[in-house]
Amino acid sequence: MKTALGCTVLALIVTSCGAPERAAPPNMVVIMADDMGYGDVGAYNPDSRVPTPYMDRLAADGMRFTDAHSPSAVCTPTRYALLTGRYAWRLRALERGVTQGYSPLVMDTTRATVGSVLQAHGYTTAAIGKWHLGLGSLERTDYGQPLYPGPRTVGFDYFYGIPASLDMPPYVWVENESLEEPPTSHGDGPVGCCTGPFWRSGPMAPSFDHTEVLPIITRRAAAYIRARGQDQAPFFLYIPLAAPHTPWLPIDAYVGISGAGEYGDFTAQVDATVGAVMSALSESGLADNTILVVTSDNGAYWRPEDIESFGHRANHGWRGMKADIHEGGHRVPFIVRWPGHIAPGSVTDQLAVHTDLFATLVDAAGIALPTDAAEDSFSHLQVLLGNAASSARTHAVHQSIQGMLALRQGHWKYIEGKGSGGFTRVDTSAADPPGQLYDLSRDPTETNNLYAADPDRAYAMQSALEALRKAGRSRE
Ligand SMILES: [Ca+2]
Repeated sequence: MKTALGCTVLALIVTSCGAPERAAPPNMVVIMADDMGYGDVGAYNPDSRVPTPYMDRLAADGMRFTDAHSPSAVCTPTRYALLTGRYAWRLRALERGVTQGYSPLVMDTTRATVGSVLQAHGYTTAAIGKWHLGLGSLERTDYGQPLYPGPRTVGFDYFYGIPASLDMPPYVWVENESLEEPPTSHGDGPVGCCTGPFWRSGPMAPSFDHTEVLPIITRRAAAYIRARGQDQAPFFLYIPLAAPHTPWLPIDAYVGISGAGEYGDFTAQVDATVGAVMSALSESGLADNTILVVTSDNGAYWRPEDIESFGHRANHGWRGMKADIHEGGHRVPFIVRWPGHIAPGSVTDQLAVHTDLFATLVDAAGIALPTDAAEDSFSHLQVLLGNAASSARTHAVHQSIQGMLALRQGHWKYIEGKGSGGFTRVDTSAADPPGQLYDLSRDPTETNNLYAADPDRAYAMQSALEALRKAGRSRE
């Protein structure tokens, strides 16, 4: 009797009596902040002057990576690498620099992305936020024409957001291939450069309001999640924020909330966006079956004088800042929550790169990684599940804005050049060694260059970097 009753009652969740059906594929939400530093988040830096209660809560509920890196120290190449599972420097167009608001799509539309693979296996996919990978195929994007190819060509069913950084014209909202309102006005950005409320003057939609961008992205992302609560298909939602990148424009409710000026206030507002996404998931009953990732696309734009002014280390103790080849450029917060699967409050020192999201997420969905895609992607699923202390990733390549590369192997880091390769000015001379070699286990702040003292290791790592560069490099 009991067996018969059990089979009847459980008919909805078993394929046949005694054979449990595979668990429903998890939903996936990836929030990628723009220029948020390792030391901004309280869970990473108890001395942070920015209140981040939601990200701290997320870390307490999930796993925090202490050695995770953006593939590049700036926006566009990191976005390319995250979506394709492939280092951006393999693509000639992304060997250095970033795209602009009028750049064409830099992605090969035939290449698999994490979105397209999930789509092919029944996922509904969306990107809501800052795209910054170019739009259209013309040398200069024509915003009077449908914006094709674009996000929906490379793995997303739906896109809503802004074309590039919030300090780059044109200032418009894009939904799929259409503009919400054309940029028929001209916006005059504040005088001065590079910090505070800075944005570049240029074409702007008449109703565009820079301050409203983060709230709008937040509301749209939360609404998307709530709508999915009524849907049976699993979903992948990519939320690349435009904050706390410049312009640092917190809404009134956050002005003065931090001890790190308008940057800190804006970062606190980013934390609230994370909180809004968490609320949308829990209120929709989706939190338990959703992998939620929060990270940043590169280190903070935070100079020594900013550290001095506020007593706040946005990049923690790591050397340098956004754009640099040193750790401050690319070592970023990386938190993953998956209730019932990831042990609460866990911490890992597994080396990780955003390219790894591709392999990790499809692995979590039970999908085999395509053999002709994501060549720089390693799955960390077993680390997340607590089944393994480490994954197959034992090395990583870092990229600065100027195209300088570095190789990480274990606790050794080799940089194939002098200086920062980025925004931090470093005085170098012809007498300096041609490269840099650091032992991060003893010298985490990269102050003692061992290149001259250990030339054999430097040479071996240069050779290994060269081999990695050649492997998987195409002519794109
Ligand atoms: Ca960025």
